[in-house]
Amino acid sequence: MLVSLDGEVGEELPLTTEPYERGHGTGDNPALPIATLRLDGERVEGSSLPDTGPPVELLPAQAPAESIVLDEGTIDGQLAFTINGATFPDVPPIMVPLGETRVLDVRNDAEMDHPFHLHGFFFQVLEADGVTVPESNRFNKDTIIVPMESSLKLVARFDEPGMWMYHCHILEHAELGMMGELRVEE
Ligand SMILES: [Cu+2]
Repeated sequence: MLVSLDGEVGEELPLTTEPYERGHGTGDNPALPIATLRLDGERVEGSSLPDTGPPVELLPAQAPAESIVLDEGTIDGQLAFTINGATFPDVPPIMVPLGETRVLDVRNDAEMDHPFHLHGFFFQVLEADGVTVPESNRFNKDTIIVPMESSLKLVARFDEPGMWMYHCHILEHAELGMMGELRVEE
């Protein structure tokens, strides 16, 4: 079950943001209203989630590695969120031959959490802060929070040609530079 709305017909349920400390005092923000849900009519039984997901094809843990360092700072007096010390579009593209697998060593040196998002491919988390993730906990993901001052080792197979983006999924951070290209070519 994803959401259960328990209440009487006519009852109003507020939907609010949930402040979360992702660095620099962001968790101090008050909860903000988003919408009010008004219960109207009879209860509808939706479908429930299965107990288990589809099987995950484990990607190899050994592959050439690419280093992606997330950080924050100032460039030309402006706040910047950087990848390997640069901001988009000056982040050198990661080049991957079509069909190859790469480990992405993502390190977050910033004092903020950054949700790493990859277009076009799923990745699996191999390690978190040097601790191996058990195979039973490996899932296909396209976004994962890289907590402040921590690192994740990800693996992905790049089997679609093209120019793909990876970026922080806090869009203000992507706008301020934390975005790069991954080129998959034959
Ligand atoms: Cu970010």
